[in-house]
Amino acid sequence: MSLWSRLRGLFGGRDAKRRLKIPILGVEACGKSSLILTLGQFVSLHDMGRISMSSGSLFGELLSHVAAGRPLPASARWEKFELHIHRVPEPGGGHSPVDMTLSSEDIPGKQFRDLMDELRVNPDLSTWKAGPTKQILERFTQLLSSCDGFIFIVDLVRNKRAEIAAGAKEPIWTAFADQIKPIMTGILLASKMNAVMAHKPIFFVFSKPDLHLLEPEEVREHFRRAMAIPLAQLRGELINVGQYNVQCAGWEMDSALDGMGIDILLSDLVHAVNAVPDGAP
Ligand SMILES: Nc1nc2c(ncn2[C@@H]2O[C@H](COP(=O)(O)OP(=O)(O)OP(=O)(O)O)[C@@H](O)[C@H]2O)c(=O)[nH]1
Ligand SMILES: [Mg+2]
Repeated sequence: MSLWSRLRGLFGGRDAKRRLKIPILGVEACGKSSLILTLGQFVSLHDMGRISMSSGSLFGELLSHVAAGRPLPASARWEKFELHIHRVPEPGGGHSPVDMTLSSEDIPGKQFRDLMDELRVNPDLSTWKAGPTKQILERFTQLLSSCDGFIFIVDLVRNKRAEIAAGAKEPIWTAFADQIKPIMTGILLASKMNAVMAHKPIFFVFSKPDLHLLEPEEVREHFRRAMAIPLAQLRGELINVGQYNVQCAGWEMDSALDGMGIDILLSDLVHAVNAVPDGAP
């Protein structure tokens, strides 16, 4: 430990957190793997960080699809990954130095939805019998326990791209209707796994803006109404809620990933979890 860090410790300075666990949750095909790949590509491309050695096979697999211009297939396995990040973009321009490792897992969304359905009818975890669903519950319990924040991905498009592009609002309500129960149940499970939820940020990421073509303000309004009840509940628990429009896939290898929202998400994420050292912007 450097003299400076020791002095900061002595005088109560805020040391930047080094290791952060941020589960990325959402139903099947909402865009989790795409966000993970895009985060890895963004930090690597802009010399902001790198993936860990052990994450190579996951990123290699995902990248092989994007490089070939193919959509990502549904994730069949749980795969841990880590991103080492040494600087992040700042909203007003420039960068802040950080020294953090973001750890998380790529999960199959089908298992998330199935477990959330099961939890609704069987909320008392202690009565769960051994079996495949209990195993999935245990994996989620590990993923969610002692984490530093959460990312929930909301897919406003589902299979209704054409209707939304033609201006219909109903498919957006249907998309919320489809995802709101898993989201609220997921938050409940997270609160059971974390003794303290206060001040842990939740990031709601709206994927596929290139497909739904809604303005950020429109998305914000739809979200505010559809999620009024859980949002008020979260704020009451002092949980910071952020909303982001992030294009996670649909990019090709010639893209610098600028203006797709990933920079803002990354910057807010490290600030929200206090990973930026004192004195940095
Ligand atoms: N155009 C576009 N397509 C996207 C975007 N995000 C994801 N997709 C596509 O949506 C589909 C599902 O994305 P995934 O990232 O595989 O979704 P997932 O949440 O990991 O799905 P599971 O692994 O089944 O849980 C894939 O075909 C992606 O290429 C986006 O922002 N824009
Ligand atoms: Mg996936």
